[in-house]
Amino acid sequence: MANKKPEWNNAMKNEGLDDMTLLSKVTNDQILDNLKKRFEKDIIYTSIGDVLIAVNPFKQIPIYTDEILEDYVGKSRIELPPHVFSVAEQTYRSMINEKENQCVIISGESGAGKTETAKLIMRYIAQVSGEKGSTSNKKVEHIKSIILETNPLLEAFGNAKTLRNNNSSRFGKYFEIQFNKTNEPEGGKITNYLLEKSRVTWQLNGERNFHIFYQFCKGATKKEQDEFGIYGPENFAYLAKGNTLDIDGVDDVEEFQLTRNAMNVIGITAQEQHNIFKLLAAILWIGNIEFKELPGDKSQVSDQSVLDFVSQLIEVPNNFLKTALEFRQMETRHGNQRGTQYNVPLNKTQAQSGRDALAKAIYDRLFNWLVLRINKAMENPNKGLLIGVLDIYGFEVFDKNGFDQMVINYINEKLQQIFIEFTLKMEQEEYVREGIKWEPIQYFDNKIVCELIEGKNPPGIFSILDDVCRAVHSQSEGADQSLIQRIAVCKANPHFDTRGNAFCVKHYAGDVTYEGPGMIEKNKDTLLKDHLEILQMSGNSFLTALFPDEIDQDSKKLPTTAGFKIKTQAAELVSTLMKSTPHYIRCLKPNDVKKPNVFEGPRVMHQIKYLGLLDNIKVRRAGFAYRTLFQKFLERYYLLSDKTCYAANMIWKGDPLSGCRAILASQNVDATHFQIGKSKIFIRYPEMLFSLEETRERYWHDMASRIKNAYRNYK
Ligand code: AD9
Ligand code: MG
Repeated sequence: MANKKPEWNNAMKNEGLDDMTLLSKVTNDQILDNLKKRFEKDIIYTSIGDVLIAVNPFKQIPIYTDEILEDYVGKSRIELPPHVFSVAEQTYRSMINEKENQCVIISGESGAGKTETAKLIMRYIAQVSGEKGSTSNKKVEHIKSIILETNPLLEAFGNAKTLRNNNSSRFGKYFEIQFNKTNEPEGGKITNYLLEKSRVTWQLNGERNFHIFYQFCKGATKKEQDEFGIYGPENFAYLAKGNTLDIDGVDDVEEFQLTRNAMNVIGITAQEQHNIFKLLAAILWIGNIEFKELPGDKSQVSDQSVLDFVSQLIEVPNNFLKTALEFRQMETRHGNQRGTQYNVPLNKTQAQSGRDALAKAIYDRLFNWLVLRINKAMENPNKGLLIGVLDIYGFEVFDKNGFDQMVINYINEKLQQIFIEFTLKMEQEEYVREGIKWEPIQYFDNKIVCELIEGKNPPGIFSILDDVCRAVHSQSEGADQSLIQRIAVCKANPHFDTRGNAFCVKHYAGDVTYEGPGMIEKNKDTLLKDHLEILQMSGNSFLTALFPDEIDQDSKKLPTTAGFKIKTQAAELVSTLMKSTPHYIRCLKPNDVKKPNVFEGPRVMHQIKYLGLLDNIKVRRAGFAYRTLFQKFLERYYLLSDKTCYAANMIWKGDPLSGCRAILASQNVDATHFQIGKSKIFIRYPEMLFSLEETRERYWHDMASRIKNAYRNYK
């Protein structure tokens, strides 16, 4: 074990407790007090066993240097102060040692620091992976640089300034890194979760659209300005809804250079980049199309020159575009026979909402294309071990919340479920199954909230939304009314209530009131047939490829709803995570003003409570740090006892449990430090494991002489 004690290590150790399982009294107040003491000394990391708690400092602290990173390489969790690098190290090492897929689950509310944490994990893995001293091959180096560059690229297109966070992720992502036989990154895959596309056309006061639009408008070259008609963001209606064009401390022009650089590293060609920018410009110009009201509840595009410019950008004849924006195509039907088509004029509100739907659809497809394109760049046919890092949008509540907030908060409920499942429930169930002596601990299980949202029987919120979508036209007023009436059945669940046109869900992290109006339309998420037709007639093959959809002539068939899609994705995510060994980082937000050195006690206390940190500590204190099957324990530590290792190729052939007992006896392990279950051995303190590891390491080194001795004794 290295004895090196870097200075920063001592500085980080001097305040509060590193591991809160050691608190003298386990209360919420003590947890708060410990975190506060540490925060005041810029010690932002604390652990609860192997769960890392990170408090967002909202300032740069010099704890991420290459030197500090190197210090964590090869160290066990308790050797150095808690740090995100330590979690990264444990994740990477356990993938190598256990030969199992790993995942890092980062949770916390909006602005708590999840995305920054995810980036540090990626950086650590990219920096330390591979065999020491070996020069990695070009492919590995290339994959590593792509892994690092996906962050600036996806953040440009998928993040935005919100009231909660100046760089808020408006999509969720699960990033899997694939490793080769020498444990170097060889490929990767990103799974993305529902992008908040409504932001393309509308933002709350004080918020912005996705960063890329401001970067593009401020940083476009002269050539791009002329070709795409791109000037300052103040010229575009879609960028000004929130009355905010800049972010303090962020230089959009500089950021644009980073975005372009990321595209180049990932291998997005000049032609592809040109296509992307052309579509971004098209979206902005679509937003500048305005309508004037005409008598008879009709509308008309007010400025032909704007329309002409859009049609030039999307390469669709202007008369077709005009018709698609001002009318909806209908069709007479005679029984099952299709009849004649005719155009019904749209009023101004309908035309505006159609225009916005077009812009949102293009952006959403473009974003998905980017993810696919990055995945293509990281594609790897070999099936190696994986480390996945989950960074999603955090729990959020605004004055007005809609479908997007419900999706975001639902995913957070699911993550809390996994946390409970892994750290509280499965742990306790395993003790029961294995017949381990155990004092059960009560905790709040948020399963009831998940069922309220995703349940089939009784129907949950998503099911009811789907039913209403099926029954009524999404843009009719009746749709919203019908939703409010139908959803009242959820009142049977104690976590639900209705409030006029809205309904309230008591989430694990707090109560949120969701507005009913607009939900049905967002859930239905259909692209108008007319829009699909004009996009498919575009002369721009990049654009047409984004819309390969078959035009559904049978309007009775309900296309997949947004709610159904996210429910399916969430289930897949849960199943992937459950198949890997999890590592947890729980991020806390110290204040709502996004300022350094401000620790708002009640805000942090609220998070401590809903994250269930107290239960986490209790289970941990009463529990066992490590458990493994008898056979696995034997395979790893057989060297430690003469009984289990009596010749180089003659290891223990008896029953695994007796072998384990022999190993433990040879090490004089205190009988209170472990328990033997039905199939597994449970080790209470990690220290015991580390000492076994150390001895094993030593034995490997002088194995030759040891085997010789053992063999002599045996004879
Ligand atoms: V959201 O759910 O995507 O809205 P996140 O991802 O939890 O949220 P993020 O990582 O974006 O939050 O952090 C918010 C801001 O806090 C960052 O932009 C940084 O300015 C700041 N931050 C977060 N973590 C750190 C850190 N370890 N050191 C310094 C940090 N600043
Ligand atoms: Mg984020």
